[in-house]
This record gives sequence, structure tokens and C-alpha cells, in this order.
Amino acid sequence: MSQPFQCSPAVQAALDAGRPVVALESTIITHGMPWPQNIEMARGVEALIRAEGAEPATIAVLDGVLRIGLSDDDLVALAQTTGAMKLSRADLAFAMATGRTGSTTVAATMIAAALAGIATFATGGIGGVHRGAESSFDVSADLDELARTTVIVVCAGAKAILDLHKTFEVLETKGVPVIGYATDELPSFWSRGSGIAAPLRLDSPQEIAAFQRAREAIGLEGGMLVTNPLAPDLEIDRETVGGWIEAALADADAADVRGKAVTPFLLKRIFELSGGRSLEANIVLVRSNARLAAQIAVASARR
Ligand code: PSU
Ligand code: MN
Repeated sequence: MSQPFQCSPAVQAALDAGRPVVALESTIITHGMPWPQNIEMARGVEALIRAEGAEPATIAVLDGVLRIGLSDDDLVALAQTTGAMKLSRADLAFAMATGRTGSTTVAATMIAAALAGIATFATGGIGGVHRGAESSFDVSADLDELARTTVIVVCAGAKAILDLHKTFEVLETKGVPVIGYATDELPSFWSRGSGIAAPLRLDSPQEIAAFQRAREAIGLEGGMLVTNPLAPDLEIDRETVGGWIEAALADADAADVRGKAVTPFLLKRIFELSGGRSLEANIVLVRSNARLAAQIAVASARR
């Protein structure tokens, strides 16, 4: 028992048997959505993954222990806590060493998933290059993690609060494959389109699993980003979202919000400005990503 993490019995059994497992992050629970929608989302996403024949593994650091697979009591406690750290590569081990509780971002979740041998991960939207990064230098550590850690990340694109052109340029430079799932245009989280062409397109979980096998066959490490657009009747049009984002960015600027607080601040402000519509769409897209990630995990395990 010298592993630096603790799997739930269900996740351990699935991993031991070579059954498909899907990693889930927890920053979306603690910093991305309000109570009680966060716990409803967390439970719903786990149920969807099980229904597809895979085992969900929500990841977090609880009282210093890196946990992979949470009980319902753990999920409820995490969803209600207000003091959780937002953990990335820089501070994941810090929370473990100091006995803290923290939720894992995309970057930290990828690290933990790879450590446990979980190859597929579902989230809402990755972090990326913030607007104004040329002066703030605010670029999410998620991008570097995608470049170095071998996990398939299923998302609805990068969050539209970001500079999407710069975000995808960085991913291209770092050699991260970006796939439009059944689409020629990259989605932008709440909206189906972004005006940016998808660099690669695949139309089935089997094709995604085959692409990953081909990458591994030639020794390519690093993540793959699968971008999965919301259903047409559920998306919010880009003009509407754009207005909320402009207003939220102005508020963040006025309040001098910086660093790790920026993304949670903007998501909360857009939730308020949209009268809850942004949260509804966020929940729907996470559910859709979880379903697709489970199908990819099943397709990968079948071989
Ligand atoms: N997806 C969501 N909501 C979120 C996130 C993703 O639908 O809150 C989180 C992820 O944990 C991601 C983080 O890693 O936002 C990005 O934070 P930052 O921009 O500070 O790197
Ligand atoms: Mn940042």
C-alpha cells in the first residue's frame, strides 16, 4: 500500500479487471457551480457514466489524501465546502503534504488519472489563454498538462471567456491533437460554434480510440482534446453569450480579480447576468461529455 493515492473500492475493482473507467474533475463542483446544482450535476454525471458501462472516478484531495473515486457522502461534503483549494500541477502535492482539502482542475485531474491508469476524462471546458494575456500573462496550466500527460480529455472546447484563437494556437504549438467530435467547427462551451475550424474531425468513439492507439504505437505522449458541441436546441447563441462575457470581464477588471480567482469569478458573474441560463447549458454539456467519454473508454477497453 505504498501508492500515493487512494482508489474507491469500485474504481479499484474496475481498474484491476481492466474495465473502462472515466475520470472526473472536482473544481467544477467547488468553484464552477453553486450548491445544489453542483451536487446534482456530480451525481448525474456519475450515473450517466455507469449507464454506459464504465466506472466514474471523481478526483479530489480530501484532508491531504489524493482520492480517486468518491462516495456520495464525500461528494456532498465537497459540494458544500467553501474552503477547498483549487489545485493544479503546482499545488496538488502541497495539499497532500499539508493535509488540506482541494478540488482538482483539468491539469491536476489529468496527473491523478494518469497515475492511477485512467485514460479518459470528462469535463466542461478546459482553461486556456485569457483575453489580455499579452499583458496579464494568464495562461492556464491545463494547456501544458495536455502537452505532457497522456489522457483523453473530453470537453465542450475551451471556455468562451478565454481568447480562443490564442488557446488553440498554443495547443497546436504544443502538439496536442484537437478533435471536433462530429463537427468541422470547434465549439465554444456554451455555443456550438467559435468561428475556428476544427483541426481534426472524428465521428465515433471507436475512431477516437483507434487514433489514441496509433499515437501510442509511435510513442507519442501527451493528451488529446476531444471537443463535443452542445445539441443545437440547447446551445446559447454567441452574440448573447458575448454580451454576458463583456460585462463579466468589465466587472472582473473593476474588482481587480486576478490569478486563480478569474475563472470562478467570471462563471459566477455570467450565471447571474444570464439569469441561470449559462449554468443550465453548462450542466447539459458536462453530461453530454461524460456520456461520450464513457463511450470512448468502453471502445478503448474492448481491444
Ligand atoms: N469546466 C467547467 N467548469 C469549470 C472548469 C471546467 O464547466 O469550472 C474548471 C476546470 O477545473 C479547469 C478550470 O481546469 O476551470 C480552469 O481554471 P483556470 O482558468 O484558472 O486555469
Ligand atoms: Mn490562470
